[in-house]
Amino acid sequence: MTATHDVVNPATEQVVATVPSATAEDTDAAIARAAAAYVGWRAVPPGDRARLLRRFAAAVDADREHLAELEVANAGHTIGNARWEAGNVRDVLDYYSGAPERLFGRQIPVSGGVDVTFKEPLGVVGIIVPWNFPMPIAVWGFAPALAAGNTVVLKPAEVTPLTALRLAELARDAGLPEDVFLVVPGKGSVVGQRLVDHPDVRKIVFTGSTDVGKAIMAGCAAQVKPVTLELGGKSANIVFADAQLERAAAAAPYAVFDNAGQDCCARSRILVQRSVFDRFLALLEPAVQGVRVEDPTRDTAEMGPLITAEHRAKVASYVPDDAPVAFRGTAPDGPGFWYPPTVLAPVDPAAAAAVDEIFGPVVVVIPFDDEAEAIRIANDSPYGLSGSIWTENVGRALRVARAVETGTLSVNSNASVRYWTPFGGAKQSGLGRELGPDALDAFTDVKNVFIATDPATEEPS
Ligand code: TAP
Repeated sequence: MTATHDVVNPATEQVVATVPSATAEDTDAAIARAAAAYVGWRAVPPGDRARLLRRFAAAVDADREHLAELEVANAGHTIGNARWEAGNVRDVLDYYSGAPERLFGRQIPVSGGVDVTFKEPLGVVGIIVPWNFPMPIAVWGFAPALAAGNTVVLKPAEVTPLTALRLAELARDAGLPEDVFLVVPGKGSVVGQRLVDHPDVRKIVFTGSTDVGKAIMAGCAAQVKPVTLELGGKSANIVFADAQLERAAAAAPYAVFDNAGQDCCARSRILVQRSVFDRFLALLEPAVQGVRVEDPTRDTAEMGPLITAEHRAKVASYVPDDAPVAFRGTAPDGPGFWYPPTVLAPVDPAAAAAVDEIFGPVVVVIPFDDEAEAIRIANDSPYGLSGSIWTENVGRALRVARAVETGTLSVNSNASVRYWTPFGGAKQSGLGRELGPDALDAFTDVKNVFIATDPATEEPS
């Protein structure tokens, strides 16, 4: 009998679907189909490949509300966020549909002939996605991979497969050739591991925890398989005394409690200059209490539940009875994996809550004395994904932005992701960059071809 997985709505604890769990043999079969489809897909003329991706984007656009509703039911995302996520899939497909006709090589001067480079696709790309942002994280991998002429086997997280399965249907409806984009739901230890181990998978894109990412990197090393890793984070939101404190405090809750804190870019450490520490906390308290934690199907919802009961228990373990809770927001009672926004302050930078990625709605607030100390605390982490700097001093903004060891930073803003700019982590937050113009390099190899035009003057090899 085929194994299955019950998909549970985290806001109601009701089963909303039952999905087959693929075996290693099923995964091998999908890889074989994607490898066979690669031969035809890479040969599709660039203009036609672009047109198919634009049609895929249009199919997603037409299905946006349905995709959003699926994500609310499967992942507990607020309907507002889920609509943005479905729109992000459309936008990223549209953006990379411009790529097939612009995958330029170079012509390099040589003697005795002509030297040109080609950006060649790699083959079958395996994409392994976590449960926190099932749609955006999938498309950041599959859109540039497909645009560059690769075929894709995508493994969604076992607990959140519904939107990925729907996207595969939309790709087929849009006319993408059979087996070019396959979604294989199942366990990471089975399907994900097979993608890593199978020699016909030529590249892995993994988003998830740093521990699993390290194991995947080691697995890829056995075959010198290229890998893009988007891993954990413990990002700092640095507030200097000269900042517009009202703006910084009003924005801070959404920079960490969005998606119930289940966000790799969550600014889960707020560092505040000591001279304005008390004033900042006084401004932060009403902002946190104003976060609307409620039924995620409501248009007014700003935060939904956590993904599972196990994850809620892990988050709660960082707030024991004697934790320095400064203040909290609210959360509904009754069914659902709810947890209120929680602010811990003051917190020793060495405390577990200040060091570990909690991946839930818990933020620590830490005082600092000067710029050097702020940079030291911000960098005192194995992670380096994102972060924010709040100051009215442009020189300081740039100095600190250059000194903080992360991949993606914002000044007087908490924005992390724009699909047309690069995104990714430093240190143990990742390897490689997604999105923006550079992502295509992660899905192509540079091939150099020399064509002799004058054998008499050809250079010796
Ligand atoms: P993980 O437990 O690492 O799982 C991520 C994915 O890897 C899931 O699909 C999982 O499958 C699969 N997997 C597990 N073991 C595997 C193995 N041995 N071989 C291949 N695949 C395997 O992470 P998570 O708990 O889902 O997600 C939370 C983490 O993701 C956080 O640390 C967060 O920071 C990180 N994250 C990072 C980013 C970026 S962009 N840096 C974005 C989002 C999330 P299952 O379905 O069986 O679990």
